[in-house]
Amino acid sequence: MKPVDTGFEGLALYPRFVDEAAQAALVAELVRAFESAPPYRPRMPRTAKPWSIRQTNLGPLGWVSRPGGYSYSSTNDVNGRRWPAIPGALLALWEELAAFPAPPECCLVNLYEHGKARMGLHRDEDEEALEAPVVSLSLGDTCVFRVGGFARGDKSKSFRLSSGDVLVMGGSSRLRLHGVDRVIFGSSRLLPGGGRINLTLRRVNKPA
Ligand code: MD3
Ligand code: FE
Repeated sequence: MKPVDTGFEGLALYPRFVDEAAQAALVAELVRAFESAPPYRPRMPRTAKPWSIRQTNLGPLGWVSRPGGYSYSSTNDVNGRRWPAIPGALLALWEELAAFPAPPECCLVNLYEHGKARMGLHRDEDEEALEAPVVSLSLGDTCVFRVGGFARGDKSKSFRLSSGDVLVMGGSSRLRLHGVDRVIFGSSRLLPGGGRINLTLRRVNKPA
C-alpha cells in the first residue's frame, strides 16, 4: 500500500492500514496487558504537573517521566514489574513499514480519555537509535495531530488521525516537533468508554 503524501519527506501516513477486526483484537490484548501494567498519569519532570493523558508501556523498555527527566526503563515505577510484551500484530506492523533491521524495544501507550486530553508540541529525542523511524497506530476517536519543523515557531501542518491509521516518521522528519491538538470525542465506537489510544513503536538502542 502506498502512503498518503504529507508534504514532509520521511513522514508517511497510511490511512486505515489496520482493519476493524485487527483493531478490536489489539484493544482486547491491550485490556489484558493493562492488568499487569495499569495506565497511570505521568507528571512533568521538575514541576510535577500531571498530564492530561494516561500512559503505560509494552516491550523490553518503557518510556518514563521522572522528577529528574525522561528516560527508558525496563521496569514500571508503579509496581516494579517488567512491562508486558509487545503484541505480535504490532511487531508485524513494524516489520512491514519500518524498514529497520531490528525490532522495536518500546511501545508507548497513550490514552486520551476525556475532551481536554492533549499532547503539547515536543520532539521524540530520548532514543539513541535516531536512524530508526517511529511507527504509530491510532485507535478509537479521531484526533487533530500537528507536525511542525525543528524549532518552535516554524510552519506547521495539521492532519486528522483516525482509528487504524498508521504514521511512520523517519529520515529527515524523525526529529520534527509534533503534538495532539485535540481529540474529536465520540467520533469512533471502537473503545468501550470512548476516547483514543495511540501506540508508538520505537527502537531505543542501536542494534548490536
Ligand atoms: C511526527 N504521541 O507519544 S504519535 C508520543 O498521538 C507522541 O499520542 C502522539 O507523539 C499521540 O511521543 C503522536 C505520532 C508521532 C510520533 C513521532 C513523530 C508523530 C511524529 C516524530 C516526528 C514527526
Ligand atoms: Fe512524540
